Amino acid sequence: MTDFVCGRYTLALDRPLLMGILNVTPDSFSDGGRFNRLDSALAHAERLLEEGADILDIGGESTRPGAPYVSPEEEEARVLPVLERLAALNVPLSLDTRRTSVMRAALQAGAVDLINDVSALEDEGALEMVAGSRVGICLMHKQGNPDNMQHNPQYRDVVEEVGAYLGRRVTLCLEHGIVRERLLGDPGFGFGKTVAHNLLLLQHLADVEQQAGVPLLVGMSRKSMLGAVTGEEVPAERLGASVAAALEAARRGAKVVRVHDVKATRQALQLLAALEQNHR
Ligand code: 7PM
Repeated sequence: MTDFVCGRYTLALDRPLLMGILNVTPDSFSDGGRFNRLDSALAHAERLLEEGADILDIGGESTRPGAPYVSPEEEEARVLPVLERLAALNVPLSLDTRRTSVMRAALQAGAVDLINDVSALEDEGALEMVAGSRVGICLMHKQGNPDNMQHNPQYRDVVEEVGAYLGRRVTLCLEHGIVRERLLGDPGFGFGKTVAHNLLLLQHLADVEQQAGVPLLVGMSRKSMLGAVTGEEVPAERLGASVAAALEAARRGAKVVRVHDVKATRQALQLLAALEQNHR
């Protein structure tokens, strides 16, 4: 079974890993605010770990359509103290960022194991920045940018186009001296895709993985595609659909699932593992 090289860690991918999403809430008031932010991030991290998270994903810039602009300085100020504080927890730390400057700061602090980039290292200098390290990398597909990506997404063949894009980004990483064992691919659910596109990607996840040539990470937790399917408008109320989506992705070969609700997802994956190990 393949190992995933991820900064300070080497992770076995013999069962699906759980990446817990850590909120780094914008709390920009006073010094008190900064302490609050750190303390609540630490408390949330501890909860995610108790519930069974294998990796923590920390992001300081919302990639939601229409989200307010966050400067690189502000993004760095949000995530770096959290990464530094969490480094003692002995769990792989993922940084959700698109910016070379934020990657550089986190790498220099030695406080990151995985770069989770929704623009697949397309920022100027990003490839070179991560190439000289040992961090894992998640290359995600998106069409367009957060402000316009849900406007009118179109594909000739979404499965083929997403798979081919990931394959090209993997090749580029290899050409920059990044070994394949450091790479994950991600179809980017909700990033410039209609509900039908998202469903096709889930239905044909094995094809995407094969074209990407690396293990897949998937994130559907609480996303609007699940709102569309269930009619549930409140993201935090989409637990059942989120767990089902993670389970379906794992059944179709996803090696990492990125979720808010670690405990419920862990239980679902434990049932899947029991079924896979049981024989008549
Ligand atoms: C608002 C809307 C806030 C959407 C946050 C989001 C992914 C990711 C995100 C994903 C990887 C969310 C998204 N989604 N990274 N970062 N894959 N690798 O729902 O699907 O968490 S942000």
